[in-house]
Amino acid sequence: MRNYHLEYKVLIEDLAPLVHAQRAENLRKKLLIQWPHIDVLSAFYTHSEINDYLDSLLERFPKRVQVKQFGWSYERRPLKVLTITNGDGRRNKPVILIDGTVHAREWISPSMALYIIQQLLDNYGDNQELLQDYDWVIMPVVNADGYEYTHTDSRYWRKSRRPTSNPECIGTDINRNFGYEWGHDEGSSSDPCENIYRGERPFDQSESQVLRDVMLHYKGRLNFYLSLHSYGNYFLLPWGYTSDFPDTYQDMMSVADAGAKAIIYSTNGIYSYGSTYYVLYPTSGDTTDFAFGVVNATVAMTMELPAAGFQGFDPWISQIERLVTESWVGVRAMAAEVIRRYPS
Ligand code: 0X9
Ligand code: ZN
Repeated sequence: MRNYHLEYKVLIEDLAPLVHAQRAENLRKKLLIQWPHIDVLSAFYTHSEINDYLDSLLERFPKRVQVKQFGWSYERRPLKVLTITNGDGRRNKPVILIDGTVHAREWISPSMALYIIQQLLDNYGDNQELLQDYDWVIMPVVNADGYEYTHTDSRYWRKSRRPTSNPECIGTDINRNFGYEWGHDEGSSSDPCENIYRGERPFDQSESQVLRDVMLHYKGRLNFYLSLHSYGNYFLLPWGYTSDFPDTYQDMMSVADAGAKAIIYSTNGIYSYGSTYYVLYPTSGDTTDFAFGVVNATVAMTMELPAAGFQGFDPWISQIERLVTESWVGVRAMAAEVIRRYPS
């Protein structure tokens, strides 16, 4: 830094002990939990714990949920998807599809997916209208191998865990590996050592294939696609790959607007929203552009949940409740707006 005359400031002298402290706290908290009745607010859960929890819902809500395995991760972890209905037996309702943990280190994302599940099942009384004419499909963990790795080895890992052509560098960014405008301009990297490495070919990662197949399974019914990430307080709309705006941009903006307003009224939390390309940075081959460009989702969005913890990606357990309750206000308002605008 000094050689290049760059100003710098050390914010954290040594991060490792802090990461270990968080890990120890999490393990301690989980000793208190009565499986499989997990408490989303009191710990972070691993991929296999989340899968067990999804399976347990089948027993608790046999008429209202389905658990489908759409495939496996590179390291052969089963990738599961939960469908939630109101149990009225009506088929082919429009769908709200939510995914989490495309990026391994963004731990509030799976917690948020689990919180949404609990709101729709355990707190059904307050949320019935959201399931009257719509089904919800939720995949809490897409990047299962990367997520597991953040629990066991490297807390700030982002990518998948499949080796690349470079023996020094592992992993592909699932959110640059999708087959719509894949590799377009500066929105991704061809260097396997980069965090936004796009892979050798579109969909050369099992996890992207599985999420693609989930999306395509609901093609024609997909009215709202929402990808949960962190961090930054953004509602990011298509496109990521180009500065052009989609024809229905204003309609999607109205949905984001409903979410942002609901959050600011309830907590004063501030979200910025607009096209990814403008609001954040160019991205190519991401899930949201694919959902909109290929699957024809009516509304497609990436939600960047708020930063927390030391690095933004690593909230303390004590911060989970504030983060997920605030975010639910936004997700619920956006879902309601989608349902209002696009009745079945
Ligand atoms: O860069 C990304 O992949 C996402 N941000 S993150 O900090 N979670 O890595 C943003 C992708 C947004 N893309 C679209 N909405 N198209
Ligand atoms: Zn992300």
